[in-house]
Amino acid sequence: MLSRRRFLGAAALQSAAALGLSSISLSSQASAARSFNEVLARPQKPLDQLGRVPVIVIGTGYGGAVTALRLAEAGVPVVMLEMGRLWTQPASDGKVFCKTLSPDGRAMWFKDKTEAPLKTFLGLDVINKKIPRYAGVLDRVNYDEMSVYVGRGVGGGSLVNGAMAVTPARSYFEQMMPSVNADEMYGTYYPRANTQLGVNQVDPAWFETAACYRYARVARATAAQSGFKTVFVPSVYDAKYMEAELANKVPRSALAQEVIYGNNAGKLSLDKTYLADAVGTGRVTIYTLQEVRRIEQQANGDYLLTVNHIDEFGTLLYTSQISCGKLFLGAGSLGTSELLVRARDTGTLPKLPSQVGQGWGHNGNVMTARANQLWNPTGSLQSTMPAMGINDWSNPVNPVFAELTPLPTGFENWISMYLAITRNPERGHFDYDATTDTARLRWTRDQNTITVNAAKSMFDKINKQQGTGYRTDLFGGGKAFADDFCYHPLGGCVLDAATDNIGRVKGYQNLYVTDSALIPGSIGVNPFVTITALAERNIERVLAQDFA
Ligand code: FAE
Repeated sequence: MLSRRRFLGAAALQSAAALGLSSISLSSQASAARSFNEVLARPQKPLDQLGRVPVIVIGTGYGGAVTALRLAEAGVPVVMLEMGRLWTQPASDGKVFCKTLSPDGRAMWFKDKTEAPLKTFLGLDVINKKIPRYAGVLDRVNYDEMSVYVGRGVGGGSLVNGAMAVTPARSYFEQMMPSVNADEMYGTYYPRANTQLGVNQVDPAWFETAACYRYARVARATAAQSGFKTVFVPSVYDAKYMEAELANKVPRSALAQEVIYGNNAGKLSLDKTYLADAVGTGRVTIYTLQEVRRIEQQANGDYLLTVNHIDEFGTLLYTSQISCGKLFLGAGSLGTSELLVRARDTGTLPKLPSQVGQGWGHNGNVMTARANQLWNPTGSLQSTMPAMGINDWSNPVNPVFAELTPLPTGFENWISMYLAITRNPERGHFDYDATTDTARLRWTRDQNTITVNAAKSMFDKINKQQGTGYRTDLFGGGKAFADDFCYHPLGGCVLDAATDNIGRVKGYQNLYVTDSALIPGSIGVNPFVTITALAERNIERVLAQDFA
């Protein structure tokens, strides 16, 4: 049931967008409100007039949202700074997010053309479309030999991701994060994260007959014929809403090809869960379209941030400075690593350790696709929310967890797509590039060899058994494996390397990392439940030890 606090926070997030505010917090009259429309967001002082605040959280993704909520519940006022925009207000077409097959500026973060994971279809350049430059919701950050997809906006990656909410195998968690007490994670923090995120699962009986999951049933059958086991994948997409979509009782979202450019319904993104609760406390203010560029420490130990405020078309409106006593970085693996690498290498935080910027990995991500036999159609209606994966993680040589992902073209294409997660021990790092004032990811294509070989071992076996082959017309350059992009950036400020055991950055006091940058490059499944659970664990300890 919707709590009063969540109701108030969600209403403030709605009304702030309707009022065109770039700051979001609850109005003082909100507690007396009886209807959604009465809960008006309160215009806040512009950032440059705030002066000093006790706590700033940079970024509104999973790590940032958990941190802000738990601080606010403990009575601490929080300012959140987010470079993207708020995504709660419909545009002139009545939709918050644009359609996947007819994208506009809302699709991508300041690009002239969409840069979707699929480059071509039948080798034809029909996927990507020209769009106006705008503060759109999906960014593809292109480094020399790896591109990384991230979400931009209030809710970070939760706005664009596939909603797969997977808790890793305990044995692999213990292997990757041995200094984190697994009893506590699996007994307390994973359950807390799952509850607060609204994790649920499709009804297995419904799944067996639902037209929109024919693609998954076909992929399951072909996997089983080669001896591979499949499992249901939990999700933060509301399974009951999807059932109603299929029954034509509600507007379609997962069944209308929506996902990477945002879902107009059905998905429990963070603005509907953690962030609504956080704003609903009345102690959290989110400032949007504010990009933190520089962090320095003042003589009294406070942190001084330099922040660029842009409009939705990218025009720099003004640059402001704001200081805080405690600073939490939740800008994601790329954003947090860049902010700290820049601070260390330009000398604004010179005592940051050499481990900052190290230990980056892509969670062994690789996509691939197979062409099925003509008697195995995958269905013209496909849910964008994966519900099942092939679990071969216990394979001692080539462990693979491969989600059965859709290719929702709207017509029969006989394609089985997969997002494979593999165990790849290779790591990259970030270097500061003074000419562009950015951090460059150093990762070479050959570091993907282990990943591609592991996925190949699984899908070669399936293809051989089925008498089928790979689709080489989708990822550009005739490639069967998309090894040039990833969805799961992890690391850069790894726990117990760049930080202590609860995310305090080494070399400084009152400076914390809360997000995917803490995870050492691989977690074996889709990462946001782990990012959330780890942030829950860390903030509980930080509150007890540093706010007492
Ligand atoms: P994140 O959610 O990226 O949030 C960081 C926020 O900080 C963003 O809103 C940024 O705009 C903002 N930011 C960055 N730099 C600055 C700055 N300098 N100043 C102000 N703001 C800044 O961080 N994971 C799953 O578990 N399941 C899935 O099904 C899944 N599918 C995915 C599909 C796609 C297309 C993508 C892109 C990702 C997917 N992921 C999935 C990954 C998941 O979304 C990601 O691991 C988390 O969002 C990372 O959470 P963080 O809190 O680290």
